[in-house]
Parts: sequence; C-alpha cells; structure tokens
Amino acid sequence: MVALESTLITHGLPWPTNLETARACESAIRANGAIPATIAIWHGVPTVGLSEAQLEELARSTTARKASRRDLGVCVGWKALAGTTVSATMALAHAVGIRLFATGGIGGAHRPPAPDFDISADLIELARTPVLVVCAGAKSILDLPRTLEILETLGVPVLGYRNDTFPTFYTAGGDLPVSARIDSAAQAAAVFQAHCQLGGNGVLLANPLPNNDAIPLVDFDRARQLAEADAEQAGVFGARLTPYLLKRIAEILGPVVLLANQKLIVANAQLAAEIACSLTFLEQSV
Ligand code: PSU
Ligand code: MN
Repeated sequence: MVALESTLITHGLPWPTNLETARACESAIRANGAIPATIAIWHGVPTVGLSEAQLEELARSTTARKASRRDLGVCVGWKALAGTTVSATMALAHAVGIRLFATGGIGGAHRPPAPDFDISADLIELARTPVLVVCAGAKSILDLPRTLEILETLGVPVLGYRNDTFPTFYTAGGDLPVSARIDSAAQAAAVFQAHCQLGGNGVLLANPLPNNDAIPLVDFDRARQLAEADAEQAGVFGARLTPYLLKRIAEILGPVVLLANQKLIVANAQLAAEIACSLTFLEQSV
C-alpha cells in the first residue's frame, strides 16, 4: 500500500487541480501494482483510504483545517474535517502498518524573517516514524542547507533517486548533495529495509522533476521574494506560512507552476508504488 497526504488537496493546490491530482496519484499507484490510501481526518475520524466521494468533498471544502502531527487529537476532538500534512500522514500510515508514502515536497526549516525555530514537524516525524517518504525534495521557500543539516542530526537518510543532489521541488538545479544515491526501486526497498532493521526510522527519497518540466530558479526566486514580502506585510506566520507562500508564488508565476507541481506529485506516487512492490517481493523471497 502507498499512503498519500491531503494537505496538498486542502491547502496546496487550487480546485479543481487538487482533485485531478489526487485522482491521478491513486491511478498511478494502482497502475503500478499497489493500493493507494489517501489519508485525512474525516469529520473527526482519522481515515486511511478516502472514498471517491470523500476525496471530492475534501477537495471542494474551503473550511478544511491543516493538521500536522500536533493537531491530530484536536481535530478528532472537534470532529473537524482536515487535510493531513506529511507529519500527520506518516503517523496515521504507520498506525495501520503502511510503509510507503508519496507527497510533493516536505516541510523544513524556514528562512528569515520566520523565527529560527519555525522548523516543520515533518522533520521530527521522519526521525521517529519508520516510513519511506518519496518527495521531490523541498521548495526553495525553505532554508534547504539547514533543513538537510537537521535531517542528518536526526538520523534521517536523504536519498537521491537517480540523482546526486537534493531536488528543489518544481525549480531546476538544486546543488546540495544527498546522503546517498539510489538507482532502482529494488535498491530503495533494500536500503529502507536495512535502515529499519538497524533501528532507524523514516527515510526520505528525493525524486527530481525532469529539467524540461522545471521552473527556472531566477523566476522562482523573484516570485519567492515578492511572496515573502507580502507574507511579512500581512503578518502571516506559523502553520499558515507555507500555504500562503505557495499560493502567492503560484499566482505570480501562473499555470506552469501548477502543471509542474501536479507532474512531480504523480511521478512520486508511481515511484512509491514500485518501491512498495519491491519491498513486498524482498520480504516474501526471504
Ligand atoms: N510543500 C509543498 N506543498 C504543500 C506542503 C509542503 O510544496 O502543500 C504541505 C505538506 O503537507 C507539508 C506541509 O507537510 O505543507 C508543511 O507545513 P509546515 O511548513 O507548516 O510544517
Ligand atoms: Mn512551521
């Protein structure tokens, strides 16, 4: 099985791209021999494997909350409808024994003027929950060198899929090294299995978007600076910061961003399905 998060449905992508992307991910996982399970808090019920109708209601909702690991109990107690972030999705996936999870980009350490301690719960969750997270790295709205240092400190391997550097989401040209390179789904499964057997927890596998689909870094940086200035002026911080910046950048750069975003998320879902099959094969062949 492959878990899928739902904050990208509630807060990451606009309607109807959010629903299209969620459906495309589920299809890509099925087409590659695994079973998708989109995770959310469904009016107070932690739910692993949303139905078609639930997926659509979540995608249409304008009031759904954003739940990180911290917010799970609150959302259940309030009977809230909530999209789960990487940290909350990992926690719920692990609770039911799912070990593969695909997303777009993870959260990380923010740049100034956000406070030094605005560090996503995604990083801490990777340190304590044994799930392999397939992503396209993290966006350059974050402090990427600091994000990678924190992951090293926490004992989280950052693997590059057929790539030696940590990708920067839909932007071309990340130049920070990953901790190891992986060249096949089978190799990813073997590394993850060994990491867990040796007492490790989460593993990050970064799958870059092909260069011809990626947004040039100069364009992205210009949009990011405008978005950061707007966020500061509007007094946006904390959990609202990531969705705010992503939305502003998409507004500034236009539809190319949504297309690139959608492409990388679906590619990650497909790769996670391949690894899920390899992992099952590895375990059954012992
Ligand atoms: N990165 C994106 N799009 C997103 C997110 C991250 O490019 O939608 C979401 C993910 O759900 C991630 C969360 O787990 O934002 C991180 O939020 P925060 O920075 O508040 O931890
Ligand atoms: Mn934060």
